[in-house]
Amino acid sequence: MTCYVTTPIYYANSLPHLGHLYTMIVADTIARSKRQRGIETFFLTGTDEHGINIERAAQRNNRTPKEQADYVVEYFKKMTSAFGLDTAHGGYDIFMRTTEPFHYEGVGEFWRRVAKAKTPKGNDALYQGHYEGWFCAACAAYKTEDEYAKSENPDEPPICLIHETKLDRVSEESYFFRLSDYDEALLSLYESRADFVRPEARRNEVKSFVAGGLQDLSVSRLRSSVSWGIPVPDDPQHTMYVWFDALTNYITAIGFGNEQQNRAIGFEKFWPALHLVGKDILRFHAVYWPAFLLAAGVEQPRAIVAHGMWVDPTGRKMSKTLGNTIELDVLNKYFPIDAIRYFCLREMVFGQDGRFGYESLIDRTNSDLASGLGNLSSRTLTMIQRYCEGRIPSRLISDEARLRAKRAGVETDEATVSKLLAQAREQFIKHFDDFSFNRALEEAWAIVSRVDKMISDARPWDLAKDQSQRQTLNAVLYRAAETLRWLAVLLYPMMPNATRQIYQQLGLPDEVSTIDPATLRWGDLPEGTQIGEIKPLFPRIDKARIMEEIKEQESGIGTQELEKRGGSAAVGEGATQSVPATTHSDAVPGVANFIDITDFAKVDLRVGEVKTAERIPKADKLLLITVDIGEEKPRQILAGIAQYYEPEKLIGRKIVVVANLKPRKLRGYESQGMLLAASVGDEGKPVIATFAEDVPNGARLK
Ligand code: ME8
Repeated sequence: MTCYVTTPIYYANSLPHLGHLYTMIVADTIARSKRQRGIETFFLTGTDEHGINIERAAQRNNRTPKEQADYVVEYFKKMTSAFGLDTAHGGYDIFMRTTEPFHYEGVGEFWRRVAKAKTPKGNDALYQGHYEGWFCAACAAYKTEDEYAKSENPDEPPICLIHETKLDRVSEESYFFRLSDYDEALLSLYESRADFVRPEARRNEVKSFVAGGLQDLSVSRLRSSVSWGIPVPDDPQHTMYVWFDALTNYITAIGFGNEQQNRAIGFEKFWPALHLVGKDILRFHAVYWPAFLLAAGVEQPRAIVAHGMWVDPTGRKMSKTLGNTIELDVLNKYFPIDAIRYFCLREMVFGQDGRFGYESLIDRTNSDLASGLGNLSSRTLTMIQRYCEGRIPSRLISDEARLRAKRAGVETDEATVSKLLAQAREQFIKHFDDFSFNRALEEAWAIVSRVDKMISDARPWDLAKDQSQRQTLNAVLYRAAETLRWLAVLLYPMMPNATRQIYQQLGLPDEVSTIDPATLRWGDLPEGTQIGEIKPLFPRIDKARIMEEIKEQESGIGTQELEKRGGSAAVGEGATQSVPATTHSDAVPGVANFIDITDFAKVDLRVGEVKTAERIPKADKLLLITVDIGEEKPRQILAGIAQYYEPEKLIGRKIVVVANLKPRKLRGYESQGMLLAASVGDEGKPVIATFAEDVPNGARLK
C-alpha cells in the first residue's frame, strides 16, 4: 500500500506567506502520519512557473521569467527548510517545478491524449474556436460576470473580486476543452464516491456548481499574447493554458509521460493522489482536473480535500496581492516550528476560514504548550529524576495501595487508565483521519489535563516523604510517563520536534516517527529505563516584549516582508500597518477598500527637509533622521532604509512626511512621523518620494 499527498504548486510570482505554509504543514502532517503507520508515502509540493502572472512579475523585477521562478524557488526552499518541511527534515519528497523538461514531456503526452479523446457525449474533447472575455492574471482564470465588479469609469476594465486587480480583455483564437459534455460524468463521479471531494460542505458546493451547467474551457492562449508557457503539441502558435499545465504536474512529477521519472518514482506505484488544496482553487481540482483525467483516460485522484483560508481581521483572504499577509520571517524568528504547527492545526477548524493573530499564537504557545504539554513532560521527568534516581519506576501497585490512592481521589488502576487512553487514541485517530485536526488535538489535550490532575491529586512530593507510599508514588509517575509516551506517538505527525524530544527525554532509543499508534500497548515503557536530559519543550514567550519586537520588525522596511511586496509603501514607523502595500503595478484600490476624501484628509502629509541622518548602533536597518517640516523644531523619525541609503547623502533632501502619525518608541528612540517611499521590485528596495520642483518645508500635500 502506498500514499501520495500533494499540495498545490504555488505561483512563482511572489514569495510565500502563512497561507502557503499552512497547506504545507497540513500535507506534511498527513504524510508523516502515513509514514508512521508504515505506509510508503510520496509527498509533493512545488511551484507553478508559467503564465502571464509570472511573466509580469518578472518584468516588474527586471528578470527573465525563469530567473523570476528561480528566485522564488530558492526562497521557497529556504522557507521549507527553515520550517522543517523539506526532504532533509522528513518532509516533502519532491519540489516540483513546471519548468522541468520531464514535465514538458509529460504534459505534451497528456495534451495529445486529450486531443484524441471523445467526450462521454461522443464529441471531440478538444476543438479550436475563438475566445472573447475577461481574464484575471492573478487567478489565472477567465471570469464570468458574477466574478468581477465593473469599474466606475466605463473605459476602465472590470476588477477581479478576489484580487481586486484589473482584468485583461482577451479576444483571440483558442483551443477549447469541451467541459460542457462532462457534467453528467462528473456528477456521477461525486455520487459514486462520497469522499472524493471533502469536507462535505465543499462537495455540495462543487456538485451544485456542476449541476448548474458547465461552459467549455479555453485551454490555450496565442503565443503572441502569452509566450511564457508550454507550447501546444504540434501547434506552437499556441501556449497551453497555465492550469492545464499546472494540474498535470501531479502526474508528471511521478513519471507520467516520462520514462526516466517513472523509473525514479513510479506513476503506477503512487497514483492516485490525495490532493490537499485551499478552497480558493477547489473548482480547478474538483471539476476541471477530473474532467481532463476522464478525457485522457487516467484514473481519478483518491480525494480532493479543501481547507479554509486564513483571513485578515476584516475577513479578506490573506494574499500577497492584497498585501495583508503574515510574514514567514517574523514567524520563523519568534516562534518554535511546532508551536506554529500546533496553532495552525488547532486554531483552524478544517475547511473553514480562520483568523491568525500573533497574540493568540503567543497565548496558545504559553497556555497549551508551555504550561500544558511542556509542563506535564518536565514535571513528570523532574520527579522521576528526583524521586526515582532518574529511572522509569515500577508500574506495579498492590491492591491495598491502589485502594488507598483511590480513596484519595487518584485513579491508579491500570485497566481503567489504559482503557481511557485507548479510547482517546481511537477518537484521536478518527478525527485525524477525518482531517478534524483541531478535534484530534482537543482529545490529546484532554489527556494532558487528566494526567496533570492525577499528579496534582496524588501530590508525589508528599508521597515521597512517606516510605509506605512508595508503590503509589512509583505507580503515579509510571502512569504519567507512559501517558507521555502515548502522547508523543499520537502527536508526532503534528509536532515532530517536540515529540522526538519527549521520546529522547524518556530515555527511549526508538524513533517516534516509526511507531504506529495502533501498536501502542499500555505498559510497553520499560521499567528501569534511564531517562535522558530534561529540557523544556516550549519555553514561555514574553508576550509584551515579543509583540513590541514584532511590531518593530513589521514596521521596518528593507526587511523581508516588504521585499515581498511591490508597489508603493510607506517607510518608517508603522509603515506596513498604516499603508497597505500592493503587489501589482496594475493594482487598483480594492472595491471594498475605497476611502472618501475625508478619510484621506485625516492624513497630514507635509514636505520636509532632512537636516541630519545617522545610523543606529545594532539596528542595521534603521536610520535616525531629523526633518524640518516647518515647525519650531525638526521632527525625529526612524526609517527602515539603512540598507539602501547612505545617511550623509540624505541631508538636504526634500521628502514627504506623515506628520500626524502617533509617536512611537523604537529601539529606545521616539519616532515622530513616517517618511514615504516606493518599495520597488521583489527586493523591496525603498525609493524615497521627492519633488522635481522647489517646495517650501511644511507645505501640505493634498
Ligand atoms: O493557486 N489561507 O497558487 P497560489 C490558506 N498555482 N491557504 C492559502 C492562503 C490563505 N490565505 N493563501 C494561499 C495557485 N493559500 C496555483 C495552484 S495547483 C495545480 C496550482 C494556499 O500561489 C492554499 O493552498 O495562489 C491555496 O490553495 C494556495 O496557497 C494557492 O497558491
